[in-house]
Amino acid sequence: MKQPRTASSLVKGVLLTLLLTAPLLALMFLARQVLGTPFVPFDVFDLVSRILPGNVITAGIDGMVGVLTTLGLSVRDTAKLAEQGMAVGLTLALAIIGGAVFFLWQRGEQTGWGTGLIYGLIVGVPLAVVSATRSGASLTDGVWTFLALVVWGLGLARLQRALVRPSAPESASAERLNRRQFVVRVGGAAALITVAGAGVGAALGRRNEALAKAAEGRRWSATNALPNDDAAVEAVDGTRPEYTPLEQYYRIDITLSPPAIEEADWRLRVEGLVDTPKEYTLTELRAYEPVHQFITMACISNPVGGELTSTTRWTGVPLRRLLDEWGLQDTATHLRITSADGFFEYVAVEDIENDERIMLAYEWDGVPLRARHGFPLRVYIPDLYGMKQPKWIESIEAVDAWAPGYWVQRTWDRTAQMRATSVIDTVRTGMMLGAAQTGEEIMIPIGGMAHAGARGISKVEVQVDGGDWQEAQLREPMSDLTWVLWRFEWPFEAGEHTFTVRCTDGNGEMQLTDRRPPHPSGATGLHREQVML
Ligand SMILES: Nc1nc2c(c(=O)[nH]1)N[C@H]1C(S)=C(S)[C@@H](COP(=O)(O)O)O[C@H]1N2
Ligand SMILES: [Mo]
Repeated sequence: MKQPRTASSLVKGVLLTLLLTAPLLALMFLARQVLGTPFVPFDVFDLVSRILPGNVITAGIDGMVGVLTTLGLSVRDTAKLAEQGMAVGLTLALAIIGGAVFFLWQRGEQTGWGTGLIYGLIVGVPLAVVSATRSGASLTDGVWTFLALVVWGLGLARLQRALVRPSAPESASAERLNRRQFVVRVGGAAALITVAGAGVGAALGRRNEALAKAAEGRRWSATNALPNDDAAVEAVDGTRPEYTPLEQYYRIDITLSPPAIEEADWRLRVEGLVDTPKEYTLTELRAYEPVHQFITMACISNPVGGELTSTTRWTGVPLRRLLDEWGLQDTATHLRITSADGFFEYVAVEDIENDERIMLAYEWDGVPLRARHGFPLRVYIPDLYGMKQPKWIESIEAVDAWAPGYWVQRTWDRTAQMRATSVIDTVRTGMMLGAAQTGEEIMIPIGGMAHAGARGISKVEVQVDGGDWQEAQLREPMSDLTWVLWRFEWPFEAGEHTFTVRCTDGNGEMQLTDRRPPHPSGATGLHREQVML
């Protein structure tokens, strides 16, 4: 009669492990929101995503983007949340396996506290190491995670003991009733703690966000007009905001929560092949004559027509100006820029010397960089995708050779030059309502964006239903580094229509029209909108 017993230990193991792990995770999440303590699921997920091979990670990201898009969700708004959900799901799955192993191991016998403690140690020590060794973590982080796992082990032992009672003098049915009551009570408490912990934690997160925004001060755009404010061509209603509100700015990075950096503790270290190694505080960097640049950034993972691209006004200091202070040695050919989250990339010294636009930036839209966007310092390198441009910079090391950066090591393009791309944001079909009966010709405005890194846009063309390509009007951009908004007036004809857009960059090169996915060098292909009119 071993079989049923094993099976029932397994079922109990799974159920009780969930009842224990879910509230424990909720409380840890709450503690994270209040105290900034580590949250095991995020630590484990970040570690896994760092050590998995590049193609596995890329397939994972593609899969997630695919699922979100299929569900009709905004990738820009939900990608991080989805990853965090996956982290919690992964942890619950691992915990269930751990619990099942425990209950199988201890089946039949009543488990003592000592066994629970030992189990907690076995699982807790490696996880504590993971928590303590992530970048920016301290020993206390490891201790916290360790304690949580000890509580988990003891909890398993307690639950196991409650279920495996020695044959009691009471009748079998009374005992079964007691057990049922126990499960119901524990289950109720677990559900309550989980919902309350996760709910309060999430609310605190929103409150922290609001406080951070309030402390941020007044944004440049709140009191200033955009440089192209009086441009002759106006954007069609329904086109994306030309200047992205910071809340809507896309976000892509390798960890589930941004490194928390205190300005007082932070220094930019300059080392390697320099005569004068340096350390800059943020105040010292701010003391240089600031430069402001309007810039459109994009992620190399952005599909054609995707949301992973945004525009704002950057403030900082040209890297070239700092270079002179370091006494760069003749052998130094590249700078290795390293970030607080373990991310890194290389920039050629020659490029910095030839391009004043390469900057170390500390402000977006006139306020300090937000934590998630790289506080306190990030770099800007024109014409390259975001994967080349570290946020949360901590050190710059002058070196004598190029080497592959974080995403290049993980199979992405070495140069990552931005592709030319154009997108239809809106076909103003609402325009024809009402006017339709009068018989006069109705013009339907169609609008969108085109961008080609730092190369500018010289032409945008629209094609309707496979007809001739017709030139759209270009709105003067905010700068040479931003996207260009365009508009096209199309004489309305009832029926189903397909609109296609293409652009030509400032060097006269047309965007690539063959459909290629983002990996490894950035998506190509034409954006289309199909509309029933
Ligand atoms: N330190 C660090 N810098 C980073 C990244 C990162 O993961 N870590 N991601 C890069 C990528 S892939 C992109 S697209 C941009 C995104 O910047 P944003 O999140 O501010 O939009 O940051 C880049 N810089
Ligand atoms: Mo990216």
